[in-house]
Amino acid sequence: MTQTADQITTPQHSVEGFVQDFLRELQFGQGMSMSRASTNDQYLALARTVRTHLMSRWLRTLDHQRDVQAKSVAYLSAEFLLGRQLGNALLATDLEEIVEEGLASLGIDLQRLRSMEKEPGLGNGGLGRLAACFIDSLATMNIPCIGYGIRYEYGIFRQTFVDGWQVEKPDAWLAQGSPWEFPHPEAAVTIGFGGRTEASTVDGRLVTRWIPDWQVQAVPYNYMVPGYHNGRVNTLRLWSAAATESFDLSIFNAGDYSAAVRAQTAAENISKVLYPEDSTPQGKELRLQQQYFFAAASLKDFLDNVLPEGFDLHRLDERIVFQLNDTHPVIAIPELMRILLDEKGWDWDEAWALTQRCFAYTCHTLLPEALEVWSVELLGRLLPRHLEIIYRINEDFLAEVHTAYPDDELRVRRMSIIAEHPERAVRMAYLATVAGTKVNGVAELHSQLLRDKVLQDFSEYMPEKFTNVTNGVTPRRFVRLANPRLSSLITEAIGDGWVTDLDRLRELEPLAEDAEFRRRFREVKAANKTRLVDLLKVRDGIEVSPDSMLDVMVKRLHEYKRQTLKLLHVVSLYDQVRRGDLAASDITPRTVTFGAKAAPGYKMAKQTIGLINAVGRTINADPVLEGRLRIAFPANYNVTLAERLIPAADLSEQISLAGKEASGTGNMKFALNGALTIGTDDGANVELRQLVGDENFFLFGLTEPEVAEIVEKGYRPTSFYESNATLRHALDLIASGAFSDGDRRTFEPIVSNLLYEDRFLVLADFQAYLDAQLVVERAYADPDAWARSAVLNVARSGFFSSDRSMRDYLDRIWHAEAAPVPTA
Ligand code: B1N
Repeated sequence: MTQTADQITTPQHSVEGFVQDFLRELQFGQGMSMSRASTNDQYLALARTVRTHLMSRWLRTLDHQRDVQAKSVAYLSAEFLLGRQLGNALLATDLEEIVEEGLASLGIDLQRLRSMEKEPGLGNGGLGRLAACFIDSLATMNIPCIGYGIRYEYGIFRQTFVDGWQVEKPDAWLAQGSPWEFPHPEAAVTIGFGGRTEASTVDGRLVTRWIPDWQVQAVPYNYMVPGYHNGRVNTLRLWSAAATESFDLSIFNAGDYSAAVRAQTAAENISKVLYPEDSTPQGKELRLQQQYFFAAASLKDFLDNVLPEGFDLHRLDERIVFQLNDTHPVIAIPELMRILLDEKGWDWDEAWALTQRCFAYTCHTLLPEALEVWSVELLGRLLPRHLEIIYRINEDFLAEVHTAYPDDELRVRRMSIIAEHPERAVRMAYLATVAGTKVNGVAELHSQLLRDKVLQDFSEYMPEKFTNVTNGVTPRRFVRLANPRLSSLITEAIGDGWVTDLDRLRELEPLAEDAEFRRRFREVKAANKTRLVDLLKVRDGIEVSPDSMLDVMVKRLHEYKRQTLKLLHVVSLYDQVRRGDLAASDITPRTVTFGAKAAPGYKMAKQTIGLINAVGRTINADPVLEGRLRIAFPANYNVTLAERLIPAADLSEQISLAGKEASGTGNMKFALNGALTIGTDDGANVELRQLVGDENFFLFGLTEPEVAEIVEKGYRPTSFYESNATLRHALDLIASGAFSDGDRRTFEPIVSNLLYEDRFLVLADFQAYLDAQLVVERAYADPDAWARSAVLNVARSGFFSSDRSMRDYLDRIWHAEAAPVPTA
């Protein structure tokens, strides 16, 4: 058969075809014969074989988009925490069985090859993982989407423990080959920094020009984002920084070769490493460079390369919406203004009207210290034209506010995009709120608090902009891939439609009353636990009993999340046994499992890691507690470990101080995998509890209004210490040096912080938490009733699919539609 040049080849979807293609990749792609190939060679050849199946779909998606020109979503995010790619690619293309069988015929174990893949850790935690879930859902729902971000050469650090203390190691995720990315140096765009602006009059009009004094190249690397079984593959475009040729050459010509090479290094620094701060921006110059670098490259790419030639920019909002994932890409707003004003010659009002239609902003936090501000000094030095534009936006906006509230000068000042204290600085959240079509929070409670507190003046002035979209997680990765046993059980019961329509899990509800189904559900949980126990032994040398309750708290380490509260529970149990107040045999056997990275500069968080490991060392060695209480703290919690841990968990710990966790997404993953939650009324826990029912959720702790009241009246943690002996004993035990070889100084900062500051009311919630844990123990004592609750958690958590989140964004913010890709 002859092929037309434009016809897209579809690789063979059969075991024999796969084996042929795999061996060809091994020989001609990897340059290896079977007998000499290492496991990594085999993995790379497999990845290249599997990706051809995605590539044919990708090309078809691109052709289709060129033909139909449907409205797209551009998801701008400084982080995409993707997780491993191979398993997801196999799932999307329905190749799992073929590949497993084909490899087995060659004597190769698929699981072994899968374990070779280094996950791209291009994110810190929830925010980055959310971006990855969202692009997965959009592809699966056939929505044209392009993700834009940064290809960090080093992702989130690899965490190791030395004597129980966190030591960070660089994450060289690209070192062993990167088969999932497609670099396009020929499509690089140039990004300017620094310099000055110049105003002049052309044909009687005032025009401003920005003359940057240095530039870097932004090189796009494309990643494929496959939809599940639907023939669509969207694009994730991550930018990598490189020196511009002209920059090099000018110095090179001046005869200074080593200076030229140094300049190259300076340029490449921009995408060198992910800032490992979750929720605490540091205001570093390189970080602003990163933000502008990817925001500007993405806008330029969309306008120049994605839009068809000759497209009328006045209609830009019919073709695209730029969703700003927190404030990190917000500099894209003045950048679009600059392009329209300075490069396209539009007048201000026209440019502003269009800009306001093209952006929408998601806020992910409530912590005041997490709201990004950039000093005017820095912003003006790095992006002088953008600062001018921001000033003008602010001037116009404040004039408007003044007209609306003529007698309220204080309010006008509060709403200024430019803060005056402690230094002049641009409040990026305010800029995004003023410029965007919509502002959304990430769970009902969070959106409410945004309206009532953080952005109150703005929500009063423009209430129609404010909306909520509760977060979600992709059921493909976090149920179907991570929990194959549960997936089979569900599919057997209700068919496989749930994978793309998670509300259908409701059909499991009657099965909660079915003893045989509960038995099989418990079997699945037990098998998942065994699998985890095996992994922890090999990965971390940790011995865990598969018969104990697996009590899991995995998330970034942050004081507001209150890992210390969980630890005080453990210390208190230990202390009660030591004192003879509690018989070890009365403790429900449990393995308290932590996973948490601390930002490298966050002292209190690193101390807490040290303390968890120290308590673990003591308790785990105590024969009295053997088989009763253990701490497991595997290092380097990441997406790959989450996929193993979550399906095995019995109890999910979601214990942040009410009003502090914007949403949480781990909470959703655990519930969907049949763990019960012990949690506060915070973030998406609120909605989770409403869905699963009070009787299937262990609620404790202060509510947000109660917290506000206590703080308002003046919180005194010592009063709890003084009035609660259990708490006092636990804190005193830590202070005594019992976990630090008698050295009272080691953990003194933690103890005095709790006693004299306790910003997150750990002591105030301590007793309620212990009481709730007793309720947990009583419930766990009846495994069949526990399983019933767990099944109901699964059945009622379908709402937390990120497909539903995407539906909400589409209806409330984006107004884009599905564009199914015709299959070959
Ligand atoms: O975003 C997640 C939420 O589920 C979490 O509750 C929330 O804490 C998280 C600066 C952040 N908020 N802010 C960040 C991350 C990195 C950074 O440099 C801030 N992450 C969250 C998804 O909505």
